[in-house]
Amino acid sequence: MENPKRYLITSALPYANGPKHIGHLAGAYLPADIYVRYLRAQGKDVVYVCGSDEHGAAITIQAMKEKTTPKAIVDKYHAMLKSNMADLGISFDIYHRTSAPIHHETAQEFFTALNNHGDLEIKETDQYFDEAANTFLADRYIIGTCPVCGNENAYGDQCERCGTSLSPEELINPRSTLSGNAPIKKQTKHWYLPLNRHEAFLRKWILEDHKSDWKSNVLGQCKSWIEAGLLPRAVTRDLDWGISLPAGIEGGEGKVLYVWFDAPIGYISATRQWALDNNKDWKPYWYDADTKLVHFIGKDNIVFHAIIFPVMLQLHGNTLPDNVPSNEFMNLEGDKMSTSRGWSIEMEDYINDFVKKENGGDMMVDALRYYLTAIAPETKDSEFTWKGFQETVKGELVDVFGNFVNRAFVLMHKLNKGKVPPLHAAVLDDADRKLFEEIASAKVRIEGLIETYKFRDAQYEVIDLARKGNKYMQDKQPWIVAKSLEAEPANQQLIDNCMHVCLQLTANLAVFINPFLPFAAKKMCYMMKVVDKMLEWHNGGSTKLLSVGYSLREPQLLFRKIEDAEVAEQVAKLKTKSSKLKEEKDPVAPGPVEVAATPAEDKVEPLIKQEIVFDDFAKIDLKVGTILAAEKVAKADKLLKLEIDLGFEVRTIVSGIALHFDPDAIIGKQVVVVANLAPRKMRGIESNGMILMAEDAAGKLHFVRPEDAVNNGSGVS
Ligand code: B3M
Ligand code: ZN
Repeated sequence: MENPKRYLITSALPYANGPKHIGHLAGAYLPADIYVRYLRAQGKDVVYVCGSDEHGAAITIQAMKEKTTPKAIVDKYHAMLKSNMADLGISFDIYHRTSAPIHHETAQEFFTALNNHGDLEIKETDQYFDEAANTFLADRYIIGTCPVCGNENAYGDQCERCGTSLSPEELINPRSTLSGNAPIKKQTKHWYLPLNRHEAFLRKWILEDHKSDWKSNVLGQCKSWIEAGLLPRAVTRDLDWGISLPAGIEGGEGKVLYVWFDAPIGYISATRQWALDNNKDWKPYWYDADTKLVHFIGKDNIVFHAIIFPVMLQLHGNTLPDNVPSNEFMNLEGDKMSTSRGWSIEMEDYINDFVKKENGGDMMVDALRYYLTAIAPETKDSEFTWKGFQETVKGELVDVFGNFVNRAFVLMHKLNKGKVPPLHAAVLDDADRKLFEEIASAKVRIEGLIETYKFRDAQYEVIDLARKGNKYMQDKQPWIVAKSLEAEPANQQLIDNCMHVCLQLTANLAVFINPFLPFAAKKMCYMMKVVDKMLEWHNGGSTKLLSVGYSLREPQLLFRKIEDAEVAEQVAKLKTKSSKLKEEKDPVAPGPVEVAATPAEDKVEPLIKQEIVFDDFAKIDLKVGTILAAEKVAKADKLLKLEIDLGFEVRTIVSGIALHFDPDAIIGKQVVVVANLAPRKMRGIESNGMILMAEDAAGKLHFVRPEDAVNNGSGVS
């Protein structure tokens, strides 16, 4: 759409039935957030809405599992999802929920409007009924064999293995998840959305009007749906959890709106609530043709957003989506990501392990955002590995982007007294001019890529620009030029130009990286002593962002390496979690029980080291000591500096255990020390010995020590 007047951006409403994993984050939230931050930086009128999807069998099944009420489930997980998203920098204008009264009203009004207008059909049909449980069975309560891939635990609405959306009738050997019995058929009345009436509209709108701007995976799914023949879809259900049909509808008692009817209307009710909270008018966002509506979703939501909801919107007189960007799936360490199988990284866990625990957790938010975008499954499935995460963060964020910014600041403090040096036109050379041009052309490319939802390539452009900065600096070598100053004072001008260019590039990098890594961008503003306003997109491409003579702060660490121990710990954790879940049998609703996780190949390590003789062992002098003091070693995330009382002397030992212990909590503990190990310098501190540790299956370390306290200095053999 050319020059929309306003933007309404949505991310799929996650079911509030459990934690969500980073595959979800990469699919529907992070790309939308990048897009929205970019639009905001451009000063556009943009509203970004989302919220919890709190209806449907996904919720009631979880309530049965946790032996509680649906209400307790949605309250618990809504709170979790809302705070997880905020912690990961997903900048919704509102994170709403579909249990809110305003949503119930909005959805009921919508239903009434379509019903009054003759847009729905009523049908009496035979539906699956569980006699033991005395209830009609919602699609999710029926499992059976998928007619497409043969998965024996496909749900009545969808096969989670092959992604096909199904109806219960299509399942082979259906059974009820409530009683385990085969269900019977019983007559019931329901309201249907006759998609078949809208084939011509869908063909034109999707396959013609959007044939060149929608992603091919989205177009492909739509095309096969349309080609297969559109059928009426039931939009009501026999359930006791959900939005009741509006009062006064004959035969509507005891029935609720189908969750996939009400949930997308959640985008509208969220917008209404946002407008109420902010004293705005919500209507233009949903009724005006100059609104650009974009739904970011995962690939299992395509038909709902590209076919069914648009038909509803069209009938209701609303704005239609301009695009429905959807990603493919992100796998994890060689297998499909799945919370129910424990083969996943929950947002909640990542936040606890990296963001809330570490010093400078914001940089770990950016690190995750970076990697997820770098491997985004934009055109095909992709794969998250912890090793890949470690390598990408080190190789691109730390060594390229972080390194460039850091060097520019360090050198500017050294060679230009901490101030932005002038640019001397007389000695400006081709390399300087070329880098300025690179900034301008990168900007144009990044814009084009973001606007066509190619976030992976867009982010790459930003890093590539930093890479060019590194190369430029390396070629110019201002630190070498500095050595000639005594003989040739005029060379200061060469240094000035180089540093001036590098600093202007740094400011531009902050503007460009901001939609992707907002925390790093903010920190860069702090370092440059500029307000966040500098991050406005129109500033990108300018080579005059920092004024000459302006004094800048000391550099700060933007990113950190991920240690081997952290990778090992996470991989071990994943394996423990998934094998534990494999053992637990689920008594109520069998989750997908497809054979779990053949994890990525393990390196086979011998169980026992090579044999030694007693004399070899006798050479090792083990002594008991007590930890007197413990502190973190600056700039070394893994290391603790310990003072250990060995009875006959107090030793300094540097130990790589900082990720496992809180320094204050280990003071006073007895440990066993290898007392005759040759001293070794670590981070400039001499370490005199080593502490014995045991490692558990999850990779966590534990001290080895005498069961009862003994005198310090006692021998161990
Ligand atoms: N809650 C489905 C899902 O989480 C669903 C999306 C609704 S978007 C309106 O896959
Ligand atoms: Zn299947």
